[in-house]
Amino acid sequence: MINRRQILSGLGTTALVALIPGAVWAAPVKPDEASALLVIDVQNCFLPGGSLAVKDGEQVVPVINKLSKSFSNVVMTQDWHTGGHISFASSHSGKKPFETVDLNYGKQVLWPDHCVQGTDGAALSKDLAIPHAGLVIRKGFRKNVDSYSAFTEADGKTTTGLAAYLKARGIKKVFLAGLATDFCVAWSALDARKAGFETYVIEDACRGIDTQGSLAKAWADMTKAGVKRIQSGDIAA
Ligand code: VGL
Ligand code: ZN
Repeated sequence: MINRRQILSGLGTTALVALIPGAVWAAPVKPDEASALLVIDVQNCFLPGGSLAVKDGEQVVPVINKLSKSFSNVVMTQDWHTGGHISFASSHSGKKPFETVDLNYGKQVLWPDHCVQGTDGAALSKDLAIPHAGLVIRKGFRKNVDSYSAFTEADGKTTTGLAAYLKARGIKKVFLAGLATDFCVAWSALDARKAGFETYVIEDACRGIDTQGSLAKAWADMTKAGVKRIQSGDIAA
């Protein structure tokens, strides 16, 4: 069996795309000094046994550990809520998890209590092996505002400082992995585009929650915004 990369090197991209009309070609990408891997919310609450466990969430860990070796710049994020956070269903009488409420900053999906500051559930997975990660950024730590995005809180204006940090360090391309595809990964990817970064989401290094069509919508929004959807095998080691 010859794989597609061997075909590619034999024919060249132009010839190959000419042979397959309509093909969307993802050429292998080589992370460089202007690239950063963003590891989103790989925390116990989102893993098996956690209060907001993402289906098959643990499967991203070995993929991310391996990928991280190709990046000299790695940032990890932690969802980091107060007790009684506004995004918790338990903070709204008569509401159940996965229902929504209208808040002053827009529609909010309500979640089981999760990632409370300083708890074991909020800790990063002990199976992550990325000692060279340079920054861990926490988000969603204000009681009355959620922050799926690693860049901007749900009020749409309060910055976490991440875009400025990345720019100050010469980063132009960001690669996202982690949990959950349709919430914190997608919102971070959309904000990365808004901040002007070339943005890749590594699909097999993410898993989604998928409530009320959220996963399909997230991919549609990301594609429209110019986010590139790739697989971990598309990244050169
Ligand atoms: C997340 C729901 C609530 C996420 C965080 O990390 O995707 N999802 N808080
Ligand atoms: Zn949260």
